[in-house]
Amino acid sequence: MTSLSHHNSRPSNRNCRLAIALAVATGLGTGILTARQVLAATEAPAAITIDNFTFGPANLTVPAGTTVTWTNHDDIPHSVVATDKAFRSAALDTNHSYSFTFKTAGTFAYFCGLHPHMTGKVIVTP
Ligand SMILES: [Cu+2]
Repeated sequence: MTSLSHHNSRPSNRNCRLAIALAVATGLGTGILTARQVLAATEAPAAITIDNFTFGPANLTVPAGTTVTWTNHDDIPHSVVATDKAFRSAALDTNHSYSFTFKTAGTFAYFCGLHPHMTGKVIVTP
């Protein structure tokens, strides 16, 4: 085993599942897939938090038919825009949210229309 860098320095008190998933990912060489499976298996309605200019989790795997809700916890507006234009939210003020139902399988990359360096991905499984 080579050394793995530690990415879990960001506190996430309100998402124990993510912490567990990160621990799994850190412990296993092929852990990213495992972490995604953990997240997908434990959650029916899927939530993504926007906090500190970051989508969390940045990569979310859900089964087809899942409604994903993004909620902005920053003090400034953010938006959610699919790279392939499959969906696009209005600018979300603090504590406002946007939902989109993913009906087809695939990988959906998205970004913040106001801060395009903010990116995330929803992986939809059949
Ligand atoms: Cu933004």
